[in-house]
Parts: sequence; structure tokens; C-alpha cells
Amino acid sequence: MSANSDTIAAIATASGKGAIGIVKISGARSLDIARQITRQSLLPRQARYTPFFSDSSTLIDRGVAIYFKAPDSYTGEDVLELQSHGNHVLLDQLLQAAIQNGARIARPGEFTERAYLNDKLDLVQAEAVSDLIEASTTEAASAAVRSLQGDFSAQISVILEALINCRVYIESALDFAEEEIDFLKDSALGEQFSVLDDLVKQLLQRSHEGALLRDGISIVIAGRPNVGKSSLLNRLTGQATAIVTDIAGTTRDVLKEKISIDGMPLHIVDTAGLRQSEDPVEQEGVRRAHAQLSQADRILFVVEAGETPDQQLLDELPDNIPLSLIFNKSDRHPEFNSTEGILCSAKSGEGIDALREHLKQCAGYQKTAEGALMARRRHIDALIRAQQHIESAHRNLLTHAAGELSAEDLRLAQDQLNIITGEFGSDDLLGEIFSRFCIGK
Ligand SMILES: Nc1nc2c(ncn2[C@@H]2O[C@H](COP(=O)(O)OP(=O)(O)OP(=O)(O)O)[C@@H](O)[C@H]2O)c(=O)[nH]1
Ligand SMILES: [Mg+2]
Repeated sequence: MSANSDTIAAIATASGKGAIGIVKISGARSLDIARQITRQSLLPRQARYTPFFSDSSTLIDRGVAIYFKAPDSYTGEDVLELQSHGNHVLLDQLLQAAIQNGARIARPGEFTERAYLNDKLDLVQAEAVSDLIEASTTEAASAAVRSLQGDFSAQISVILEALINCRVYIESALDFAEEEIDFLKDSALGEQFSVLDDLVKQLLQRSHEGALLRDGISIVIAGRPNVGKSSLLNRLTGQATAIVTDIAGTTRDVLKEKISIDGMPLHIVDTAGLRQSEDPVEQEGVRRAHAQLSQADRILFVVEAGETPDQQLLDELPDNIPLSLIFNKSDRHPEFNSTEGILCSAKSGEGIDALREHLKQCAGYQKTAEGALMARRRHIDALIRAQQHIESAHRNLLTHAAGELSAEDLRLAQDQLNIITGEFGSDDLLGEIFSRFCIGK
């Protein structure tokens, strides 16, 4: 049974013109609405070429109607899909016809939310639907498909099973306390903990990679004027986006570009050269540069090869953000070498591959053999918390032989894993997740 009694409708295709456009309807009134609009009776899962009529019996278009009978549908409810020509005027009319016949407009993500509430998908899969739609690289799309088909959730189940094994073992030992099971001496339990630990680590790595594919990292290029910051941006994007001149203080505005390195999105920001200036325009540029620096995941601090980075300038940078030193213009200084930073030439392209590799490494993007799993911050945070509880459970056994505490830690770890799949969670979390979907999904 659906948790919702009303019937929802939305245009499911992107706005603009296209060969076809789809209006999707879900809920108990779907079949009735189909009858009103098509004047035909539809059989489940059979495409039917049919006229679509408005409430006042004018012909809107001819197209294909498909009816999916509950529970065998995306949402688990009765679902109707009306495929017309891909023109928004027609699609709006179809949507109006559905509404006049008792549907209401769906909220963003409401179809998927219903699929989740009707146990068609767990929360990780529901989020993967949205991530798949948003994926901007092939690698991100593959990671989202893996999560959507249940790979992530399957890994969570494997961890849960290992965790429950440990828990059952410890709790049953507690129940038979008179037999004095010495946890310390029990190597089987130690083995189980190490399996558990490996499983969580592996999933964290694959999720971390997925999260990187989804969000990427943001790097800000900074340094003194004329060191080649804008040239570096142009080299990395492969386009002459930024103006490059030999006049110090060329760049004033903040310039943002997005590229991908092996599928990992990289948001690159070029900024004004940092120096004291009397020019109010340049002063504003420097102020904006500093504002960008404070939001970076990593700073690329560029100096000309052969020069020492200006310590005073370095001291002015936010100290909580990691920094890579880039020695640019290596073509001008063939004799220069350094282990402190990356040597490259924005002009000749020398060292740029090494820079890309360096950025991948800094981000922790290493492409696991099993493949990345699309994940979000909330999944990773919950996995880290689960890992901490598991570590604490192991410690409580080893150092204190405290079975009760250990069992309690494992229970807390289990809760964290259940939060990921949505078995355990709050309505607020659901609201937060589904509201970020696009309409019609
Ligand atoms: N030889 C050589 N010249 C370079 C290299 N990179 C940049 N330049 C030159 O250095 C000058 C300044 O380059 P920009 O990219 O504008 O430097 P910037 O750091 O953005 O300068 P501002 O915007 O003024 O802060 C230009 O004449 C570039 O052609 C390089 O790798 N080798
Ligand atoms: Mg510049």
C-alpha cells in the first residue's frame, strides 16, 4: 500500500523542444485519468497509440500512453506515462488535463520518494537516481549506475552481516558469562574484526572516489602578478579563456572554469596577482582573490622557476587549506630543479601531466579496481562514524575485555550503516534529500 493517497503528475522531460515529451502520473487515479484523456481502456504495460483530449474534448495531440499497474511500476503505485511531441505547450496542456481529472503537481523528487516509501529503492539508490541525472562525466555516470543497481547497498549488507556476526558472538558470550569466555584469547573474534575493518575501509575508498566524481575539487590559482597564473588556467582548460599579457596586474576578475581529470571534475579559479596596489580596481581584484582562497580545497601557489616563494605572501594565505607550490616558466630556466614543488611550463606544456597527476593524488582519486560507487558526504560521514564505533568495539574487547561496551559500540555502528540505506532515519533527512531532485523524477 502506498503511503500517499493523492495522485501526482509532472512533465518528466527537460524543457525545450524535442522529438517526444513525457507527462508522468502516479497514484490511484492514474487509470481513471488515462480513461478521461485517451477515451480508451489501457492494458498494463502495453504501449497504445492514442489521441489525447483536454477536458473540453479538444484534441491536444496524438501519442503513446503506457499504463503500469501497481505494484509493478517505478513508484510502486499505478503509473501512467503520456508521450506526446516534445513541445511544452502540448505538455502543459496534458499536465492540465491530468490535474483537471484529479491529479496534483508533483514536488521535486516525489516520484522517487514514493518509490523509496514503497520499498522499490533504498535511500542510497534513490540518491543515485538524482546523481545519475546530474552526472557530468562518463565515470560519474558509471559510479551512479553502480549505486543505483544496488552495489553500494549490497556492500553495506555484507558489512552488516559481518558486524552482526561479531555482535551475536559477543552477546552470546555475555549471556553465558559463567563460562568465562576470554575475548582476548579468542583469535576467531580478532579475525572477524579485521574482516569488518577491511570491508569498511574498502567501501570508504570506493565511496570517496564516487563523491569526488560527483563533486570534484576546487583549486584556486594564486601568486604574484605575472608569474603565469592565467596561462596555467588556459593550459589546463585547453582554451584561451583568460587574458594573458606581460603587464603585471592583467587579471582582476575571478575566473572560474571546470575541467575533468580522468572523470574527476576540477573547478579551477584564476585570480588577480597578489600585491599592494594604489589602483582601486586592482585592490578589489586582490580582495576577491583572497575571498576565493578561503573557499578552496587546494591552493596552487605559482612562482616563477628559480625564484623563492615570498614568505610574507604565504603567511597571508589561509593556513587551513592545503597548498601546492608550482614553479612555472620552466622553459626559461632549464637548469632549475626542485623537490619542493611541481615544475612546469604553461607555455610549452612541460610538466602539466605531472601537475594533473599531482592533483589526482592530492584529492585521493586512485580508481579502485572494483570501481567507484556514487556517494555523498552523508554516506561517507556515516561510514566514518561506523568505522569509529567498530574500532572502539575492538578496543573495548582487547584492552578492557569489556564485552557489554563492545556490543553497544557495534550496535551504534549498525545504526550508522542503517542511516545510509534509510532503514533508520528521520523525515527531515528525506525532505532534504528529495527536495534537491528535479521535478518529474
Ligand atoms: N616563457 C614563459 N612565459 C610564460 C609562461 N607562462 C606565462 N608566461 C608569460 O608570462 C606573462 C604573464 O602571464 P600571465 O598568465 O598573464 O600571468 P598572471 O600570473 O596571470 O599575471 P596577472 O594576471 O597579471 O597576475 C605573459 O607574457 C605570458 O606569456 C611560461 O610557462 N613560460
Ligand atoms: Mg592573470
